[in-house]
Amino acid sequence: QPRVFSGIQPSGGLTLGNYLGAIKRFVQMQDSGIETLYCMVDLHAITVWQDPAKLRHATREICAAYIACGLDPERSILFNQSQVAEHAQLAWIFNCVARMGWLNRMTQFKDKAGKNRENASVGLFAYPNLMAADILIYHATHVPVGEDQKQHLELTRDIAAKFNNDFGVDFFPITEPVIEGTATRVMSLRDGSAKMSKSDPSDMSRINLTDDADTIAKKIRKARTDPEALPSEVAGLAERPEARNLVNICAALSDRTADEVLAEYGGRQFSEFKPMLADLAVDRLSPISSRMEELMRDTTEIDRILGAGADRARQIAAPILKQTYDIVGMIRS
Ligand code: AQP
Repeated sequence: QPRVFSGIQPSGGLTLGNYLGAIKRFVQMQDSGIETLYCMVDLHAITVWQDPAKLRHATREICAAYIACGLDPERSILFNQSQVAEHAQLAWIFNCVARMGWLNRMTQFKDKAGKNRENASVGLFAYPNLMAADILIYHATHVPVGEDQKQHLELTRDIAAKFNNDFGVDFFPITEPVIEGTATRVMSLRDGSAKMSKSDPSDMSRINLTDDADTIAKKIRKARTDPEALPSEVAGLAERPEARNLVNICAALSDRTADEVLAEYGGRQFSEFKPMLADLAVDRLSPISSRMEELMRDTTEIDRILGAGADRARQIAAPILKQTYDIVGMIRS
């Protein structure tokens, strides 16, 4: 029976990348009737120091964004990770299953730790093991994510396989990543070779879900591009990462393929394309940001939703953790 799990880190405000690469898919999967669990992964966020008040705010804001984008707390289980202790408990076991060599190969750790690796937190290094636990504590079969998480999902599969093999069981499923659509890797508006990210120091590099119409229009107007007109086919975007990014964003926001967008705009200049894209982005994002603002006025209700979601999540996680402990040889008395 399929079960979907995914999460987002409350490490800042949400971006258009998080929306197109993740949340939009979350909603589609919920609406297709599959059992879905969506988390605010606060334990992941603290792998890099977070101001406590901002962490609380960002956690609630992701919950508000989930609901504003169409997730329904009755149909999907929405909760913050730290309220379900089983994630961290299973992660410890996975710390003992995963190999140092596997984690050493993780490119996200290398990117985030930068040159000063000695100073990175141990949590940042072990992050993929906690992510594997997030998924496998529910025996989730499918995980919708952006392209950047592909390597971590491969590690999740390796951990599941090694656990099953080490203990001679067929217990953890080999999870399928779901990386689909035209916007699995939305790029920075300032640099076509960098991912759009909530922690990029430049606010002009990203569109935030909470940006107002003028800010969105300004960011798209100032987005880096080249001087050429748009090509009429996707092949013509091969060496033009910035142009490709804007076309892909347009395609994802209007539920079309990049070829369909180029069939309409091929031969036109960015001076025509950008205002159209800005209008489209405002049209799609402003209902989300105004609903988020409304929801954020009642944080008690958000906290209630998170608590109720955590109770439901625990019902699934607790028996799986108990069985894991039995398999490993831990006494539960
Ligand atoms: N630029 C992106 N394009 C497509 N998908 C993206 N995702 C993130 N950025 C893009 C997807 O959003 C989900 C949540 O990501 P996350 O918050 O857990 O962490 P991240 O991937 O590290 O995202 P950020 O925005 O770059 O956060 P920071 O700056 O804190 O590291 C994932 O499914 C991710 O693929």
